[in-house]
Amino acid sequence: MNTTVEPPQVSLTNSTFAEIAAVLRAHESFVVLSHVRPDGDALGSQIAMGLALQQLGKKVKVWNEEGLLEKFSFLPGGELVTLPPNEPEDFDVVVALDTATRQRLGDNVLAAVGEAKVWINIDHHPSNPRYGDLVHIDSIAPATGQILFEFLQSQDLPLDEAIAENLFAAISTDTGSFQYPNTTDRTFEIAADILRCGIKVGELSQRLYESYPRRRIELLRVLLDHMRFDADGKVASFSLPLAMANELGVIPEDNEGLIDHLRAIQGVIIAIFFEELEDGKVRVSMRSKDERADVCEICKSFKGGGHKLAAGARMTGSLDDAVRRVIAAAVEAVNPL
Ligand SMILES: [Mn+2]
Repeated sequence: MNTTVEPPQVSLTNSTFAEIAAVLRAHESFVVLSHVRPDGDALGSQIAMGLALQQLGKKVKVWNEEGLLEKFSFLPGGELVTLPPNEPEDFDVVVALDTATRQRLGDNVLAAVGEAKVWINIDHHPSNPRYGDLVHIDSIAPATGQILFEFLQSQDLPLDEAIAENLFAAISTDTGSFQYPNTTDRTFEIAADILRCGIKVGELSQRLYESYPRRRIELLRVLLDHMRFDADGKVASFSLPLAMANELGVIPEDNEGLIDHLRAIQGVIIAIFFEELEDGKVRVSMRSKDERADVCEICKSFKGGGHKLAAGARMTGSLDDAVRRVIAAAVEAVNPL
């Protein structure tokens, strides 16, 4: 037994897996949603849920504001993921996965969801305000994919190799390949169960981690060239101006995870990546290696959120302004450490 793990902060108002399963079985039409700028946990969870509902004989749509990212297009069932339509559609049930706020489902997605009888919200972000009718937030789970595995398994819902592969992608990517501190004994047990479903971990990991387009590394080269350190090297950051992204021909999914190169530096406590977006906003991603430097708190002060060790925000104003304000907050957070 691991006695250092805190008891789950699953509040009493969480819907049980049995209650959620009953709602899934009792309805016919579903739309499965997740957050903008989807990561492996978002898309893997969406596809796994979509496949499970399909195997139950349900009518299922799986929408994402960005559709299926090129780098996750190998996931079995990936073709389920589409862009939202222009006209709103009605559903019995909306299932929102891995999405800390309703707004993060995306403007086009939200506009495309018409009437719905029930909203289900399954997530692991502690900052989730518990939107929806049936809510299950487990902030101890390192990935929404882990919650979904326990949900599907415990409720005798479909869980075949294709679903398992998507859940492995979700858990593996959100735990940094089982490295981050939220990775528990339970995570490894679930990973073992997933492997027993028949997935080939070597092949899958190669597609997840050793199949990057070359332009991603060309981007990394430029970013490292402009790397900046503050607070005696405890804060490391780099920025991607829109003009640079256009010049390099990179697409948004290329920069996912590049921040890990900053986090991996000895002495760095907070890593920050600033990305200038087309809409004039600045996307800020933050990582911390020390819970006392809570980047979720910092991001909340800029109307963002996330986890203590991984959080983000979207800021209005210029890139220079965002860099100045966020770095100042990060320096303040690491100075006492
Ligand atoms: Mn997640």
